[in-house]
Amino acid sequence: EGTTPHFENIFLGRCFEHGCLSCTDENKMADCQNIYNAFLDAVLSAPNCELDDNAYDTFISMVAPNLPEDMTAFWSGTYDIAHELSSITRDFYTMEDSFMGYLVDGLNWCGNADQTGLGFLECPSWDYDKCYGQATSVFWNKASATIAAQARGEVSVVLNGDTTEGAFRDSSFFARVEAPNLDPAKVTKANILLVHELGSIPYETCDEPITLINLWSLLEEKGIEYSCTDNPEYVFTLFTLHVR
Ligand code: NFD
Repeated sequence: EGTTPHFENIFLGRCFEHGCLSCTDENKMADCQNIYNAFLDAVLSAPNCELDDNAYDTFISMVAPNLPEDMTAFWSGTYDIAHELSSITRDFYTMEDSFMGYLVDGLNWCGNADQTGLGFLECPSWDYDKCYGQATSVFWNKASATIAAQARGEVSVVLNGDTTEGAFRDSSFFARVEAPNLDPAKVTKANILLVHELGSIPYETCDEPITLINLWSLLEEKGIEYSCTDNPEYVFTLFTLHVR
């Protein structure tokens, strides 16, 4: 898979739209081209697979989220349900609801062979062993650290209780980057929503945790309280709506 066709147009269109439907800063509108240039500079700052961990720092400083207290949510293995919950209940915001994540969510990108522009044919795999400094994974690593570090108050965590990889999979962005970057001075509690498909055989539950134990000990070490709820009532309602 190469860079998403029309990447620049999609990025700019999302910037104009999200940037000013919800912006408090009027300058964001005029800034879209500058924001795109900062993003492209990061992608082209080094050959594919050699991007520095900090490559996107200038871009991220221009779009970094500052979500309201108690409103930051994380998800892992639950992309669809987490975003439906966030848009229907408006109880929290995910990375992809934030301007920083919205701009590039679902897109793919990398530089071309001589780093003169985006490469539309094929991007290197994001397997860390084969290509550590891959343009998309370097971005999501830094974006994940950034959104985690700004969270304050109670956070929501939407995890998948059915996958045999475990709700708290070691290699996930949530386990590797977000949970470790929660700031105990700002985050008081993590409310874990463990989602199960209707009629599924759960892999783990709040009462019979497997990988969740590792998340709980990390939170305990940090002195962050937590709760764990299997298929909360309102998630169940959402599934019912789906089935209808
Ligand atoms: P997942 P997660 N490089 O469901 N986030 O915990 C790249 F570039 O297993 C959001 O890992 O949950 N992408 C997004 C990868 C991406 C890689 C990353 C990789 N090495 C992180 N491995 C996003 N919006 O796309 C897997 N992926 C893709 C943040 C995979 O195709 C969110 O704030 C899947 O679509 C959220 O709390 C996606 O990463 C947490 O990290 C997530 O895989 C979700 O990452």
